Amino acid sequence: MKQAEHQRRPGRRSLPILLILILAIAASGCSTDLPQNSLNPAGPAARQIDDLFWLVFWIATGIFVLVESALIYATFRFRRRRDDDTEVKQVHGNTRLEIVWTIIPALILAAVAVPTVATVFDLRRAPEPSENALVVNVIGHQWWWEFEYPEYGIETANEMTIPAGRTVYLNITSADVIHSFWVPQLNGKRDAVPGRINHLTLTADAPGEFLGQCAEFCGLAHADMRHKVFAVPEDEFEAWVAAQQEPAAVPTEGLAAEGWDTFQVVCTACHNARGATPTVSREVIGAEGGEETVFEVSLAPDLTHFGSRTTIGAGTFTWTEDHLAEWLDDPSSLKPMTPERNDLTTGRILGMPDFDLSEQEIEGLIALLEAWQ
Ligand code: HEC
Ligand SMILES: [Cu+2]
Repeated sequence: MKQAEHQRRPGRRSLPILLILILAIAASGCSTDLPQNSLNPAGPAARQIDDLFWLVFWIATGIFVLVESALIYATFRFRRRRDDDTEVKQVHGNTRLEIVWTIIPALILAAVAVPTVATVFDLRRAPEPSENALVVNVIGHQWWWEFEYPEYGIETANEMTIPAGRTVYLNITSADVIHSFWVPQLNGKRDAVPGRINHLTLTADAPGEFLGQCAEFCGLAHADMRHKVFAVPEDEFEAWVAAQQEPAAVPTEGLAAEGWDTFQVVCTACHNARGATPTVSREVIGAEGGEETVFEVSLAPDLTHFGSRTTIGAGTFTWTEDHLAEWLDDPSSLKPMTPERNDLTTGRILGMPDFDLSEQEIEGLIALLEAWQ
């Protein structure tokens, strides 16, 4: 007995500490300057969602306060008093009351449904031709994002550059399993479903950098399937497009030239460097309203201008020579992938293999990739 008491005591004392810890963790969710905070909208679509959230939140708060106040009032007002043994009035059902508390919630739900449905339809609206929307094809892969700009014949991976203030219309599909494209500050989520095309519009109010993440569990590296959206002024966007349209330059001397030799032997089975390597791709068909669209998708991220990007491994690591060296030395040690399941005959690639590259080869490849601005 004595022992049991002894054991219980520390447990009781740590309860307040546990409560404070839970509260602290919960309160950390209230921070407003986090990069993936959907309550910090940076574009009209995200703002519409945010407005709807607050409307429903305040209605729910009002109901919460009313119901809890009534409950607390009744608990105290009608509590059993000491030495009062009289039996309270027994009530079994009250038709009028029951009708009232069925109709009132039904009316509240109907009222909430009006702005909700309106927002859902509004967010699904395709842009008018007058909006001069930029079209980007978004293809989800295990575990990275491909971004094609059909208007300009360019392609990037994991980092999407858009003109600030202009509507961007996304055609979203998948090359393998279901993913979900989500940039919380710009819009809600949209599933990337193999065989289908879904749409989403993004408009950034002002230039800025916005973080996104795959929002549908898609296998081993799901948590490391991120992306960035860079919204830049229109003239900067034009300059970016022009730079991206340049083919990858083939170096003729120095370390980069050594890297180029390795690249042609080891890397071109999966990666494209437009203008410098033979294109490898496969067809993915997306259907929409009975109509089929064929997407020529890449097997691995396009590296044509990889030197101008800021991240490695689908937004997981910042672009530094050290990270790139680690990536080339043993990609799966940085980001868990399953390259042993790659199938080059079908083009289903599930990660970058370890090629046992020498230090010299890695240095050459880094120089090459750095030169591909
Ligand atoms: C068997 C196919 C395959 C080969 C061959 C291959 N890679 Fe990759 N590589 C991939 C895949 C798949 C990814 C995307 C991994 C992810 O982020 O999920 C990738 C990602 C990368 C990235 C990061 C790209 C980004 O946008 O984050 C770099 C850099 C890269 N590879 C360089 C190379 C180099 C250099 C070689 C040659 C030594 C090479 N790869 C050979 C499949 C391949
Ligand atoms: Cu995914």
